[in-house]
Amino acid sequence: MEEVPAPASPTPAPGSGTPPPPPVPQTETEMEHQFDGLEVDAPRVGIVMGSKSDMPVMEKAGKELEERGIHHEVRVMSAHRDPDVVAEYARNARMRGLRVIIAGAGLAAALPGVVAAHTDLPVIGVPLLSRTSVAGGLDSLLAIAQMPPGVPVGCVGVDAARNAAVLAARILDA
Ligand code: AIR
Repeated sequence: MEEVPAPASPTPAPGSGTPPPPPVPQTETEMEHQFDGLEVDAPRVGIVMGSKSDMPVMEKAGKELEERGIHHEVRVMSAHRDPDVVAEYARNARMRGLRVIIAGAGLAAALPGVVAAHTDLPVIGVPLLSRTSVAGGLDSLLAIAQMPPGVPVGCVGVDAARNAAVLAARILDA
């Protein structure tokens, strides 16, 4: 039986028209460069919170960013109830174009710290007053501020979601 010759290489000869496809990015940084200037609508700030019950306070951060024309996204995810979701969100945040994460939680407020454990983006924690908080929210304030050396979380005041947004805006401008 006659042997069928292998198909010709898809790479065109120099000067023959279609340019070769761009190289596939090998690293996350290369991938980010490919998206430079393209994803103009990609959110730059991620606002996350431990429960839907945190929304009335945390939406003040969104409002402040909106007034400043800073594109953001809002997600509810609990460090204790949805640990895998939080880890995945934080790990992908930089690649998705986010530059700052604002994380609010009440009670044993692990969310900002867990996010900071999975990303090197700046994380601003918002301690929240919850229905069963003790000492006026001191529980979440300490849980957020008392991070171990090497894993920093910026911490604003109790329920100070708007300040978190102002700080995020300053970080983006820096
Ligand atoms: N929370 C949720 N998962 C872990 C923590 N620390 C917090 C929420 C909320 C509080 O627990 O951020 O402030 C009460 O949540 P819920 O859903 O019972 O209203």
